[in-house]
Amino acid sequence: MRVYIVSDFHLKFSDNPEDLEQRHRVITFLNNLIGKADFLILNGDIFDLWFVWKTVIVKSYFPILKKFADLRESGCRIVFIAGNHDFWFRDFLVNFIDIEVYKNNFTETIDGAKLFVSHGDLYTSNDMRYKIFRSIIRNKFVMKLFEMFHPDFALGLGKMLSRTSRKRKVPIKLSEKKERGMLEFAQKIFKDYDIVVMGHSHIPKIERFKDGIFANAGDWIKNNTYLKMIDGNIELCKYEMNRGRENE
Ligand SMILES: [Mn+2]
Repeated sequence: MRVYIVSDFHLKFSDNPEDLEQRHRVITFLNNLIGKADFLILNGDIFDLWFVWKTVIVKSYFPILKKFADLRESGCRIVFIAGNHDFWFRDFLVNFIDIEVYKNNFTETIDGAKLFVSHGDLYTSNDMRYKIFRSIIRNKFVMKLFEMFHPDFALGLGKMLSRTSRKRKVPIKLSEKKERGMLEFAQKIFKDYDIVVMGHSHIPKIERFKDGIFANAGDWIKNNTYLKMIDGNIELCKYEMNRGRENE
C-alpha cells in the first residue's frame, strides 16, 4: 500500500500573495497524489484555523477541500487527525468529503507495520499551560460561544490568536523542547508500535531506535516535507515545487 503522511501545512485563510502561493503549492502537491496514493493521513495543523459553523465553512479553503474530494474520488482513503489549530470539525469533513476524523490519535497495522499517528501537542514536555489551554479551547461550551460570533469577526479574532505567524520566528530551542517530549512518549509505546508518527514540532525527521521508528513529516511553512510509506517502509521526502512533481 502507498501511504502518504503530512502535517502542519498551517494553511491561512487570508488572500495575501504569500498565503495564495502556499495554498497553490499544497494543491499542486495534492494533485500529484491522485492515482499515486492509496491512503493519505493528514496529521493535524493542516489548517491554521479550521472552524465549521452550523451552516458555514471557510471559503478560502474551498480549493483544498476540493482536492481532498478529488483524492477521495480517485479511491484514496483519507484520515484527518486533529491538531492544535484544527479540531472543531462538526460533520463537514466526514459527511461532505468522506474523510475519517480522529480527535487524538490514529492507530492501524498497515503492511505489517504497527502504526501510531498523533499530532503530538499532547506529548510535548513541560507544557502544562498549553495542556490547560487545550482543554479549554476544545471544550464544547467554549466552541458554542465562538460559534455565536459572526464568522468574519470570529475568524479575525482567531487570526490574532493563531500563533504561527510567519513573522514570528519560533526559536529552534522551543521546537526541540516540543520534540523531546514526543520522542520520550514514542519510546514508551515502542513496545506496542513499530512506527510512531508525530507532527507539531515542524522538525522533519526519521529516527530509528532499536525497538521502533520515530517519524515527523515536518511542515509546509518552511520545509515542504512529507512521509511516504510504501509496503511498510517509511521515508522522508521533500516536495520540489519547480520540478512540478514530487522529488523521487
Ligand atoms: Mn501543532
